[in-house]
Amino acid sequence: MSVVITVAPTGPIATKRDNPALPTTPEEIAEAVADAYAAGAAVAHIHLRDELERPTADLRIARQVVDLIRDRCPILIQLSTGVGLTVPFEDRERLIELRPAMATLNPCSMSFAGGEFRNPPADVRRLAARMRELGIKPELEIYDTGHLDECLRLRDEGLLEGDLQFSVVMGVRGGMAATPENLMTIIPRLPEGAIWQIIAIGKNNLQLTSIALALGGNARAGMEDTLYLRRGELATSNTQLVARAAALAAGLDLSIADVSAARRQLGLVG
Ligand code: KMH
Ligand code: ZN
Repeated sequence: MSVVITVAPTGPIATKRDNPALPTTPEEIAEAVADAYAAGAAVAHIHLRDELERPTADLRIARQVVDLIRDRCPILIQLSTGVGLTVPFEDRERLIELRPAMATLNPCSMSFAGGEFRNPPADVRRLAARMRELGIKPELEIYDTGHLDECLRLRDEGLLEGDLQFSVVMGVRGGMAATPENLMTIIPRLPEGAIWQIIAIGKNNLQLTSIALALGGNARAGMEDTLYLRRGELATSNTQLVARAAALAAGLDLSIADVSAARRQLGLVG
């Protein structure tokens, strides 16, 4: 097994005012992804922004970003269906009609930073069913221990198939804090065969990513999760963060998955 590195070049909240290197236009996002691919990323987790840098589920922008990425490199595309706190679920779920290899599935509603992240049970089930129908691998985003139980419920209802893939998201205000103790309450409870990574938001990003790698998890890196390379020093690119994750893996004697290894390990069809 090798380490799958996912690049998350831009998220739903930060703007260029927070870090001028944050990619927000379709071209900038595609360039950031291509550079990250060259640095070792096999998966790209994608959020979209409109011309005012607001998160959007606009299918025209989504198609443009996906095409620009595909023109540049064969990285596996994982569309975020989280999109952004202000975007209605009905718009978010439509993104999977572009048939990415993977897409996120957020199982529960929650407070999220200063806002509300709405994932009502019926909507989550409709999205999970459509993903299953299209053969799109869900990345299950769990922000608290109960979210894991909800995912297991979805599996028991037949809505999730194969080995489950989890992102354990830590450090979001409203979800569990980014601490090793919280990580250790989740990891032993993951179902057999689970594939997982940590998304550690903010200042504990590097430490939690390192612990996850040492425990057999995959790695996620990029400016969705942290705008900083280290305390007080803004990252100058996503590639810098991906290269650091690749170096961490190399330091632990772990090999980095290329796209075909990642495809196999993540159980992607097609
Ligand atoms: N920024 C993540 C913690 C998703 O992509 O589906 C939340 C998120 C979910 O953006
Ligand atoms: Zn995201």
